[in-house]
Amino acid sequence: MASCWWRWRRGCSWRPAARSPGPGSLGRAGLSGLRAAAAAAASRAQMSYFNLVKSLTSAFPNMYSISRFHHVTPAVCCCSRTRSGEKYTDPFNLGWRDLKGLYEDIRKELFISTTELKDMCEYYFDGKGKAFRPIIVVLMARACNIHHNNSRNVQASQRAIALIAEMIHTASLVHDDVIDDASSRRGKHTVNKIWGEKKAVLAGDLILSAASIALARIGNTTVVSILTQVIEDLVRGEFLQLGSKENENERFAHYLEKTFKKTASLIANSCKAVSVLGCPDPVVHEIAYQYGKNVGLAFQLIDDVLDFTSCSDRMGKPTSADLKLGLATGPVLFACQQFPEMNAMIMRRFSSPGDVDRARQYVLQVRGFQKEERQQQSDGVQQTTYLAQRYCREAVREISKLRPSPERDALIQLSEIVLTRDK
Ligand code: GRG
Repeated sequence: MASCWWRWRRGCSWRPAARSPGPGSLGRAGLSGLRAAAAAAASRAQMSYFNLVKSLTSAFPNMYSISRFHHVTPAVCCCSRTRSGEKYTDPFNLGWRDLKGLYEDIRKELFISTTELKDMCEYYFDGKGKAFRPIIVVLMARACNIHHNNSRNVQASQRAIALIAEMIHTASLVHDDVIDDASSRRGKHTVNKIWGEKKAVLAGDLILSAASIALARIGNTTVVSILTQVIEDLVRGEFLQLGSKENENERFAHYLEKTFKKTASLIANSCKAVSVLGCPDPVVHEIAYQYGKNVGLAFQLIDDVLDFTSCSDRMGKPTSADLKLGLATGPVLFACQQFPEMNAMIMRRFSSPGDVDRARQYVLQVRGFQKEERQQQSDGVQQTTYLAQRYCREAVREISKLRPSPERDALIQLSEIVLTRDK
């Protein structure tokens, strides 16, 4: 596991969306009530959309459009030094001390006697994932505990959040692979390819239900509501990904919202949950949330870059997958700023023959291409990386508000690893 980690190359206040009224209330309202409800929902949606864009860009005041994100000087890495003057801290070694037996413990949570379902549910708990979420969670737990009362222990409930975060993450991977009809993940066949889609959906459901039982067992309603918000966000994020926007700026805000919900919400809210369990101060809860949110956004932006720049052997899954799924991620959206002709391809979700290759060529330099065409490269990868760096810088700014500790330094270090990872 340690070697797996080190193969990584060194180198809003989000408000939950307003809940829609239950089906009964619409049924009783009649057509005018329906229109009023729709208008109210639209205004709420607009409001929450505004709040979201504001919160996702909070590190960069007055930036609401993609052009404001465009950076003109070369990107530099932001956070290569630890802050407390402690020895350079290895986040993995430090975090893993609290995670020994992680996968065995998750398997115990699954409580399944039926052989086939058991095999399916345990399939990804084999130590081949990066365990990025559990590592962040235990480091955050220790950093908050030390900040609060200099406690050197991780509570059992805080460690349970690390397991639950990995279980929610894994359930969402299983479902995601069904939706995308994916064939490989972590260098092996997906659950849906081995057992079929129907059984894969049920396996994902079962992992999620086991995570919910473990969460309920902690017995803290605040923590339950923090982590159930994640499940809503994951579903809404996946749903957002099915849609698209015509307007360039709306498209970028839509992309950031999807990125927050699909990836950053789990990290942000898991960090917040352990801070709530370890410390009563809401200021600390917000620091933990903001750190997780910003690192989570950066993590996904780099994931989107790696989909262009890494190879499938390294990633353990096919690359250019996003384009093939019709998705325009950061590198494409920035490239489109330089090459507006990409707009048509984005609008048709790269569905015409040759679109995927052409879009790839716009984003990346392709060797052996015609001389004049070689100029048709964008800085989409650099701009996306630079944006990830800014989110990481914001994460470091937040976590630096906690009292110095090796765990706090490891979280700073982790934000650099997020930027320089190659898988
Ligand atoms: C069942 C909770 C639930 C959700 C259904 C399908 C769906 C809604 C959401 C999909 C969310 C998803 C899979 C987002 C991708 C997040 C992401 C960056 C995955 C890759 O994470 P890594 O690199 O993977 O940490 P490893 O393999 O290392 O664990």
